[in-house]
Amino acid sequence: MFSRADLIFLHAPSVYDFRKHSILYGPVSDLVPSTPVFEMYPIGFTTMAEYLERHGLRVRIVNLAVRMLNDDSFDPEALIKGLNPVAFGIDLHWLPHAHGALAVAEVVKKHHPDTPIIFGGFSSTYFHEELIRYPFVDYVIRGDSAEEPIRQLMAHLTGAPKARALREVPNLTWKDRSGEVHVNDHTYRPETLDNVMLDYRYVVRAAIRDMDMSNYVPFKDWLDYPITAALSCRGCTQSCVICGGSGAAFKKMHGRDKPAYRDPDMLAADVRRIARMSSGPVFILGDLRQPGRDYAKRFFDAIRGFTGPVITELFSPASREFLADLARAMPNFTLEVSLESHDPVVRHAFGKHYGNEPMERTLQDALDVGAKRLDVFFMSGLPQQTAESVLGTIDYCEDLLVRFGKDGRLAPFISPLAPFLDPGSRGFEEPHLHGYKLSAHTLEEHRRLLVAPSWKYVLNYETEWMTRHQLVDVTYAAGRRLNRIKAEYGLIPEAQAAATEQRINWAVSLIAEIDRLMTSTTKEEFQREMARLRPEIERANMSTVCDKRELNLDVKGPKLKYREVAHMIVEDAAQMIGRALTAPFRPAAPAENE
Ligand code: B12
Ligand code: SF4
Repeated sequence: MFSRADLIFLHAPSVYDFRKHSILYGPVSDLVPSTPVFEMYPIGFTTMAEYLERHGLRVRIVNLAVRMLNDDSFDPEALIKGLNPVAFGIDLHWLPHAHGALAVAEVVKKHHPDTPIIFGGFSSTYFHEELIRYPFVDYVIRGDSAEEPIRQLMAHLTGAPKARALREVPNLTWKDRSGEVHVNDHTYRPETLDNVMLDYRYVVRAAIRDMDMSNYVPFKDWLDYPITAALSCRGCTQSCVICGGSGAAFKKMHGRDKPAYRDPDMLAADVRRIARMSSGPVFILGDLRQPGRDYAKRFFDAIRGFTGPVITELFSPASREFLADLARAMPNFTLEVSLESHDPVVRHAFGKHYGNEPMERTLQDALDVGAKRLDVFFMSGLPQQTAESVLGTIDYCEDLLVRFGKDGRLAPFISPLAPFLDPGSRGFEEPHLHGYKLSAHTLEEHRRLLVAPSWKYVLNYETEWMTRHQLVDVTYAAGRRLNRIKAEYGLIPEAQAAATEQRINWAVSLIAEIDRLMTSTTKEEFQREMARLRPEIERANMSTVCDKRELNLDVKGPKLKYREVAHMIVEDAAQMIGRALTAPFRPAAPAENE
């Protein structure tokens, strides 16, 4: 039983209800902490929740996806039915949630026909005019910064004094009572990232308050590996062809000409605050050199002496001097670089314009100055990239291991561009210029793709250089070879490599079996056969081309710092008692059941 929340954020699984579908998801999430259910909710849930609570509203997060993953008998519909907020917020941020987010909204509307449903996130922004026309969507907040627009909308919905009329809420797409759609101007676009707080203490506090951690964990195994993020910016200075978070995509969707940066002192304070609570690595998002050399210098000055594990990213080769400064400031650092391909022609077509030699020098320098690990990422499904080229990339990974991999600090990874080419990216907007052939353009088309029987048919693209069949085949072939190389060079234990190879083999034969069934069975037979294959499909669905634990850094000591958490409980209890003693009497609102 919970007191009534003003707003409840719901995070849906990619496909609803994935537990009832037989889908071979493939290696779509091998290199992120989530499973193919994409159970991670957007970081923006926490920045919005913190902002709204700061303004006196009560907010809850319910991660339906994690709850469904953790418990087969969990009934999301029953939970939704028992909730009773003023409004629901549902993220359609990542396009792979097109099926789940819409289905969850439909369930919410069924049980709460009079409760407003607010959508937001990048995909909601891109498809806002289509999205608002679904009968179960009432509002769409557009843009990369929804904290203030959703505060204004919530003020309207809760009848707060001086609340603005709907037509005055910035970035809002909405329907009036007659069903007419209104698109307010996109005027809220803060120039810095200083007005938000990415405060994981909000998450822990809210979990304690609701006596429920399960709704707040960002992904399934987070309590075992509490990786967190700190944000240096919104937007990007680069415009990689496939990326919906690129400068070009931000310009198109959010009207930004340049990224919004977080003050470097505030960023350092964010990292330190997170580390008081968790021993897990803090991923500092965004290349610290983007805002200019002075930014990184100020950040390094502010963070100097921090010994916790951090992950930083480079978008291009870096000077030895920069890397040495980085190492002095945060000695326990891991570096992530995405080379995309070994072939500079492919990399250039991708939108990154540097050769191998400067990046190899950067890798050597990073090792010399003491990087704890160097994760080097490659991708399949790129412009100008043939199947042979993808396999050439694996040869290059071996070269890198021969040259830089002696002490096991360099780890190469490869994954496909999947399931979707991002809307708003240059590749999606002008596919013909970059050699992409799209099989879906609208939200509804993507929603349908998501329930295709295997990832081969979920993909929303092919390229001039590879059909979907070739892309799938070469992705598995490349994964298999890289897995063996990693075992050979001692990066992963033999048993783990054997288990990964086993999953790749299962996946390859399932892909072939599904293809065969698609052409040789009736619809009913196909459904029956797919249901029969479900246990095998599930077995092959996790960590396909590599074991996602390969990405994890060693976390020493207790993962969450319970003394700090206990301190927060005491602080909160004291505040609650203080408020109870001083607050005027307010009649209780109907409670929520779970
Ligand atoms: C960090 C990051 C991640 C992190 C996760 C961070 C997280 N939990 O949010 C990791 C590495 C795990 C990740 C994974 C993935 N990512 Co990512 N990610 C990013 C990145 C680089 C930054 C996001 C960020 O920091 N945002 C800042 C926070 C504060 O804002 P926010 O979360 O966006 O939320 C704000 C708004 O979006 C909006 N909003 C969001 N949700 C909602 C909901 C409501 C109701 C409302 C009102 C508003 C709202 O308001 C929020 C507050 O202002 C962006 C690129 C970029 N430059 O933006 C890509 C990006 C968002 N990711 C993308 C993709 C494709 C993915 C993956 C699907 C990739 C994959 N196949 O594995 C997965 C999905 C993982 C999952 N859900 O389980 C695409 C999305 C394109 C699209 N339209 O679908 C982007 C744009 C670019 C890219 N290709 O990386 N990602
Ligand atoms: S892929 Fe390119 S455009 Fe996208 S966030 Fe990374 S560097 Fe920026």
